Amino acid sequence: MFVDHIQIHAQAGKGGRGCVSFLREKFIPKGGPNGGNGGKGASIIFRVDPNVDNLTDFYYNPNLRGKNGEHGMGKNCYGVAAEDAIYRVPVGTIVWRVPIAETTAMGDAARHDKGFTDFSKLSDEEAASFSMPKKQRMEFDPEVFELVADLTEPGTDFVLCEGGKGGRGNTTFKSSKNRVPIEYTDGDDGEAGTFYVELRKIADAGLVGYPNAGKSTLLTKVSNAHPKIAPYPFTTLTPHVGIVELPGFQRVTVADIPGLIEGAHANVGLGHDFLRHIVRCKLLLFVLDMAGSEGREPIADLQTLRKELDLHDPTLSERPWLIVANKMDLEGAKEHLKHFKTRYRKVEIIPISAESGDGLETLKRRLGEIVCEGKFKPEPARKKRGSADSAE
Ligand SMILES: Nc1nc2c(ncn2[C@@H]2O[C@H](COP(=O)(O)OP(=O)(O)OP(=O)(O)O)[C@@H](O)[C@H]2O)c(=O)[nH]1
Ligand SMILES: [Mg+2]
Repeated sequence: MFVDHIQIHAQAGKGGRGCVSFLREKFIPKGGPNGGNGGKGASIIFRVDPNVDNLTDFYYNPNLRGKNGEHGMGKNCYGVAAEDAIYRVPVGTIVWRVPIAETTAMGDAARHDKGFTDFSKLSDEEAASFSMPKKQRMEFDPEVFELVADLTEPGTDFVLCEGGKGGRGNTTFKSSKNRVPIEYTDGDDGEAGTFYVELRKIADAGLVGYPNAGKSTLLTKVSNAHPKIAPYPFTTLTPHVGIVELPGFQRVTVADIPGLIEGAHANVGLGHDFLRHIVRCKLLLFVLDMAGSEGREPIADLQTLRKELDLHDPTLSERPWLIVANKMDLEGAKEHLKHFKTRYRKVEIIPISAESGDGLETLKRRLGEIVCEGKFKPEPARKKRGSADSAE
C-alpha cells in the first residue's frame, strides 16, 4: 500500500497534577510542605527518516496520542515525564493544520460513524431506513489549510503537538506568609489538532509521460530503482525515486510517476494525485514514445502532457524541461523525430532507446550538467498568451 496524503488527529499528553503533601516524621510534628510537581505530558513528534517511503503507518493509526505525565508525589518527588511519541515520516512530508470548524464537524461525524446513534429512540421505520452519514472531510485547500511544516531535512524532529506542562506541587507555593500551603495546580492539557499530512517526494528530475512511454524502463536502466515494467498502461501505480550515479561522485535523483493521460487534472486515469510528487522537481523530463507505437502521436502527446501539468499547477510550465525521445530503436521513430524537431526547434531533445541503452550516457551527462552544474540551454520556456506550450 502506498499512502501519500492523509488526515490525522494528534493529541499530546496532559501534564501530571502537582501534589499536596507534608513531611511527617517522628519528632518533627510540623514538617513543611513536600508535594512534588507533576511530570510533563508526551509531545507528538515527527522524525524525518530517509528509510520511510510513505505515510502508510498513519493509514492504520490516524489518531496519534501522547501519554500523560505522572502526578507529583510526596517527599518532593516529581512525577515522571511521559516519553515523547515519535512518528517517523518520509523526507518531503508537508504538514497542514485543518481549521477548527472542520475538526468539530469531523468529530461529530466520526462519533456518528462509530454507532453513537441512539436506535432506541428511532421508530422501526426510521431504524430500517437509517444510513450512516458520510464522514465530512474537507477537500484539501491550500487557501484554507495552514501550512505548519515542510520536512525536507533527514534526521530533523518536528514537534507537532507539545505535551502539557506538569502542575505545581504545594512545595512551590511555600512563602514566608504561607508556611502550610495546600495549593497545587493541575497539569496543562497537551496541544491537539487535526492535520493534513502530505508527501511530496523530492527529486532533482521528474519523468512525465503517457502510460507505456518507457519511463520505468528508463529509470531502471539509469538508476538503482526497480519499478515494474510491462507492456500495458498504468503499470506504475506509485511514485519511485531512483539515484543516478554520475562521474565525480555526483548524484541526481529521478522520480518516475504513474502515466498521465488527457483529463488527468480532472481525475481521469489515475488522476492528478501523483503530480504532487513532481512539484518539487527542478527539471522535468517529458518521456515520449517517438516511434508512435499503439497509435501515439508524439507532438499531440507533449501538448496534452504540458496542458495537464499547467492545469494542475501553472508554475510547472515555467520549470526547465526537455524531451526524452524514447523507443528510437523502433520503426518510424526517426521520421517522427525529424518532424518533431521542426516543430520544437528551441527545445532540447535527447533521443534514446531505454530498451537497447542507446543515448542513455548522453542523457546522464546532461542530467549532471543541468542539475549539478546548472548548465541549461535554452532558457526554460516562459508562459505566453495563456499557453502552456510556448517553446515551439
Ligand atoms: N522497443 C522498445 N520498447 C521499449 C522501450 N522502452 C520501453 N519499452 C517497452 O515499453 C513497455 C512499457 O514500458 P514501461 O517502462 O513499463 O512504461 P511506463 O512509461 O513506465 O508505463 P506506465 O508505468 O504504465 O506509465 C514495456 O514493454 C517496455 O519493454 C524502448 O526504448 N524500445
Ligand atoms: Mg511505469
